Amino acid sequence: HAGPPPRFPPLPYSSKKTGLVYDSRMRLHVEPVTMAIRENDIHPEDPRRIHEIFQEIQQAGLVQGAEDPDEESKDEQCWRIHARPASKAEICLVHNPSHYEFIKSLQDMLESDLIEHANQLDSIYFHNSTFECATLAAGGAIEACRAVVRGDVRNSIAIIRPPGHHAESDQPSGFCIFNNVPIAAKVCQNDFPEKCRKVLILDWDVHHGNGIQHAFYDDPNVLYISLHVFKNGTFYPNMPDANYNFCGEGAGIGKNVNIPWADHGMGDAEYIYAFQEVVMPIATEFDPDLVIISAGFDAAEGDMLGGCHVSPACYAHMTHMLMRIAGGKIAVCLEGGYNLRSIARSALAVTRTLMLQPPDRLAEDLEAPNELAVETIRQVKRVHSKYWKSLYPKH
Ligand code: 6DK
Ligand code: ZN
Repeated sequence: HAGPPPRFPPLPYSSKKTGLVYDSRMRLHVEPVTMAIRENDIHPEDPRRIHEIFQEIQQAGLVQGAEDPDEESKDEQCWRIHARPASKAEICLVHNPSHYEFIKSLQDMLESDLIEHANQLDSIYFHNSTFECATLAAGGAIEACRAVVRGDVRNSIAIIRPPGHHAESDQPSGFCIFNNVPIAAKVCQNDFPEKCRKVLILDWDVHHGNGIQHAFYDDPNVLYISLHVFKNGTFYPNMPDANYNFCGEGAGIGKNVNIPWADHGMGDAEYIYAFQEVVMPIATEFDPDLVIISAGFDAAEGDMLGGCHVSPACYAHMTHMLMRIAGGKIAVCLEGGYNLRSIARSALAVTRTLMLQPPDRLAEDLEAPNELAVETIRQVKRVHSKYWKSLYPKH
């Protein structure tokens, strides 16, 4: 005799796992000591960032074979995805061959020349291992995304460095060498044209991802949405085109959505408001085949560069909302984030959400979004209601 029917139909992805990329070789890229006086002054883009995040997820018991590599994977653990170096052909989907060759040439450079080259550029450092780490970061992002598109895993997280979203086609900048997320998006579109035509890149790093915006500015198949602090060219990357009126061009018009906070200090109320009013309506209407999060955790509470107050629970809720589109196909790729405790707690909350654990509740006293944020959202809706039906003013 059959028992009662199940209360809910089974989830389509119930048996699949969350994939996780981490490779300690990405810790080798470090700032050469430039001045003897900089004793305790460690560069914020520090190799401990990825280790701290991995360790947090491992200590929560969520990593397969973390203690014993032969140990069988448990249902409630992530599936390890191996990082491999991205190829020249993959990297050159986004970058000029001359940029690739320059980064490769760092491998055999003298320290004095490494420092000299870095000084000529913007907020960047170089090391003999920079090429190895940067190709692994791009390859890690690629494999995290490919596993999701193929359906080998339900979703994935790539704990990678150096970050990518400021890197332009012909130059590194802002701690970034190769632009990991656009490379992964283009590789997936090339390798799986049927399964992966439209990609949403959602960038919640506190800085604008100028390199991502420029890589897809006229591309109708990649929607870039970025939330970032924008203070009239006085907050990195200091470019005017991070403003809300830069919407894409040509066939890509409307497919670039900037949500520029006019000041620091934004928190859960403002980010949830932006998601409800703009991000989720546009993302749902775009109906992507794959979502990639450019996941910097430098808008987190406690970050010394961002000055914002996003809680781990809020990162979990934003992830949860994005899991409702693209059939749940979502890959989370690390960008910035500099407070080691904040980034570890935030990344763990995101990972738990990817593994279908319910997000923690937001603070009971979630206040109304502040006036500056309401004004930013009003402007974004005004500009983008031309392109997105879901934003048309209701009559
Ligand atoms: N430089 C990023 O988080 C990178 O977006 C941010 C780059 C900021 C550069 C300006 C800056 C400092 C600050 C303190 C000490 C040294 C240099 F790309 C990402 F990593 F994601 O604040
Ligand atoms: Zn950042």
